[in-house]
Amino acid sequence: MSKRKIVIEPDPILRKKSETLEKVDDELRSLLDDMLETMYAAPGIGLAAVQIGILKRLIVIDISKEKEKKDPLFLINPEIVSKSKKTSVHEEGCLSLPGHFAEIERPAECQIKYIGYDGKQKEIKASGLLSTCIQHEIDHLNGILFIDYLSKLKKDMILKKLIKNKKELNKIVL
Ligand code: K1U
Ligand code: ZN
Repeated sequence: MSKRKIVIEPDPILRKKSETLEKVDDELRSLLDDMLETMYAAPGIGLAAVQIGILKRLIVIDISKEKEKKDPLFLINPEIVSKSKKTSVHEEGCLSLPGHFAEIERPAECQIKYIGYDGKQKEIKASGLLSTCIQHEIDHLNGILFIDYLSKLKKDMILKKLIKNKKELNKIVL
């Protein structure tokens, strides 16, 4: 397993649509393992492959609270089957938007189908933080970031700060 570099906004790759996978093999499982290591190290509770620069429909999630009791979820080609009419508001963060958080309203529950780490088709119904996290990660696969749900003013303020941070970081590296 190896830790990968996380892509930070603004970066055009984060706005691209990820591609469906055709097969589940050891190479793909190794990529999922790298994604999990990268997510735990960040630390975060979710990660989409595009966030490490790979345009494939892959997600890893672990919302377990205790470090000792890891409970990873691997989602290959996830698809939302249904969403509840009832909505809920959660504070969201994003490893590609470091230091920025916002309250986002989304469907409270969702049912998704996906292929698991073992290559088998699965279906789950999610609520609470898991539902929010799954929807946030599936948005990544479609080039959507949580700031897209904010007013233009709030979105532009965050983008301005991220651009400034990137410029300062480049100065240090150069
Ligand atoms: O997609 C990402 O960038 C990961 C993101 C997932 C997420 C968080 C909250 C709501 C929706 C989706 C994160 O993991 S941000 C970091 C974070 O939430 C966290 C970090 C350490 C401990 C607990 C949470
Ligand atoms: Zn994110």
